[in-house]
Amino acid sequence: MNKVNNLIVDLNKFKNRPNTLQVAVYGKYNHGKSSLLNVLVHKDIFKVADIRETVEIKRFNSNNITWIDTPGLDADIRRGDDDEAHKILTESDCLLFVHSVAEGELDNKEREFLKDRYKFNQNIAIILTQIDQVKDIDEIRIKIRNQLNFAIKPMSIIAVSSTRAKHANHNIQQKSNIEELNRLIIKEQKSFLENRDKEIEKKKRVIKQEIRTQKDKLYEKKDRVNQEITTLKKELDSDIQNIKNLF
Ligand SMILES: Nc1nc2c(ncn2[C@@H]2O[C@H](COP(=O)(O)OP(=O)(O)OP(=O)(O)O)[C@@H](O)[C@H]2O)c(=O)[nH]1
Ligand SMILES: [Mg+2]
Repeated sequence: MNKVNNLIVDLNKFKNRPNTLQVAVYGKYNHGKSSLLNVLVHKDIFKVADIRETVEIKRFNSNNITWIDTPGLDADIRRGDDDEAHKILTESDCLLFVHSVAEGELDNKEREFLKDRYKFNQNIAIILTQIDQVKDIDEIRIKIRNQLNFAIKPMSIIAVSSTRAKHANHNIQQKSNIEELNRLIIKEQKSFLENRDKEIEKKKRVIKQEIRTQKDKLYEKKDRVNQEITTLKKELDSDIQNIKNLF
């Protein structure tokens, strides 16, 4: 029954995992990760600055989503920051890889990082930020799409502007493209919840099947033992008869 116990422990562990979608931002420092999260949660929760700002992982829950801010990738100071941010990669259900188009195309480190995560099947969307800073977003988007040619299943690319999203003018807000990103996150959340329920049902089915298998094995063993008892009894009866016959 050890296997069944282990499966039950695994099921309970899975059930106890947070039932909120874990959305993390990741990318180079100063590319607008914290600003983007503030826009998505409609509150200035995460610190923003034009120097390297976020130095530790910060979480905030809203709308059944856990938003996770991370220190920038490839920062000059505090080597440990990158390692800490890497830990988040295994925890998050949806990774928003932030790249500011003001910096042009992806650099080698960003591309290598994305290649690596793609290999591990990480659920990633590329978020091009600060689109208010460039004239031709389509041109840079095409270039970046070409840089992601290692991905057989094309990665989602959404180009946004956090500055525009916070603008008082509605028309400018519309041009921030934050709605497109919101729609993607809502879709992710829906499939996360569906998959979670499906996964729990699957784990329960495996446990039931294992219990059935163990039960069948025990019945087989019982039959075998009964068979052996019958044979032994017959032998014993025969021996007794033989002894009786001697007298
Ligand atoms: N023009 C423009 N500037 C932006 C936009 N988003 C962020 N910024 C500015 O970019 C700078 C860096 O923004 P942050 O959100 O702090 O960047 P970050 O990626 O969190 O940086 P670290 O925490 O240091 O890793 C700040 O001065 C922001 O005001 C945008 O959409 N447009
Ligand atoms: Mg930050």
